[in-house]
Amino acid sequence: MRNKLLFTPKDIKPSIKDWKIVGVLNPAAIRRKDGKILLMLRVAEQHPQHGKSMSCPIITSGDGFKTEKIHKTTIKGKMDNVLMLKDGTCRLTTISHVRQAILSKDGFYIESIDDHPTFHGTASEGQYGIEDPRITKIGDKYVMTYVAVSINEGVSTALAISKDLENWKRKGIVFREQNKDVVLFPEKINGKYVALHRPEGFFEFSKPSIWVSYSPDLVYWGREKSIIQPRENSWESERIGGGTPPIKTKAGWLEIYHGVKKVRDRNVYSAGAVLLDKKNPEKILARSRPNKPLFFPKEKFEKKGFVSNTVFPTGIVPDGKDLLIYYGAADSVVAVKKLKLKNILNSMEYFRG
Ligand code: MAN
Repeated sequence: MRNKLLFTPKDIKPSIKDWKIVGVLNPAAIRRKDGKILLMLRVAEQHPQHGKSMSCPIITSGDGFKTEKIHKTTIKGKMDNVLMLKDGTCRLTTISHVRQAILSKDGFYIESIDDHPTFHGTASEGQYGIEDPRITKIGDKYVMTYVAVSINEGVSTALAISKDLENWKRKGIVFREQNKDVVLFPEKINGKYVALHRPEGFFEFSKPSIWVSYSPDLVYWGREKSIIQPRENSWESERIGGGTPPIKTKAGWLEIYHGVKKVRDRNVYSAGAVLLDKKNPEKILARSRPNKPLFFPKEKFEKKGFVSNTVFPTGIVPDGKDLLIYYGAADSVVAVKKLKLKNILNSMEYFRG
């Protein structure tokens, strides 16, 4: 396995002078026609903070923004970048957009990075920012899903389509709040587009799990079902969510996902693998063992950061017999791991019948 730290906040120019880059994380990854690898990095920024209130930017029409001042006396609690207010609503202390970077064909060297937001929230979509993009090539189209955060639509997932990875046509929200970790399969199965996603609700009979959903047109989704659940006493006991878009292998669809466990009340995010039947993605053929994630926070940059002890895979690019996995570490930096497909398949536990 080869592992490399690729991007840190220092590599990113703030989109507005004086703003602070808090993290560069959770990238989409796709190989371009010329063989180079394109990443869409999530960049989380903070407006300058002064005095007794927090300034939370909101995108307004055009490229503008205004700041909402949240007075400290109205804040009930804070978790990472989320402010819980006494009136029961919440705000984010950071705002995210997407920045494009180009890597060498082997996926380990940075060739360029945009010095301005490549894709960002608008007044009508993601006014509190856009997060965690994932890109899947379906036929001759590139399809990007991303979390769009806004005052009325909360934390929803939206979708955009491009033919050239430059001009994106926004299709609006496809999975309403609260729903994240949407990854699309690269081809239709039984005549339908297929997505994995992770809805959440207030009445939790069980812990947040990975669902499947089907669509005739990428916009309207249905026939939803929870197919992969967290497992007690494991690296994925608290919650799980889709990670990278599924990859087709001879053995089935390979999905690299994330799972969370609690250690002394603190979350630890690890990565695991699951293999789904080629014709029936609801059928689980194999999965990382409960005591053995595919990888977990080990390096210093994975253990310490804005959200410590986090590896969060979101991009995958086949490279011969290997897979390049791009992930956010500690919600602060972006890194890559090169793993042998054979080793991933051999590390899983296979189920009968
Ligand atoms: C979680 C984290 C944050 C993100 C918010 C809103 O708290 O994933 O990074 O900003 O959700 O999506």
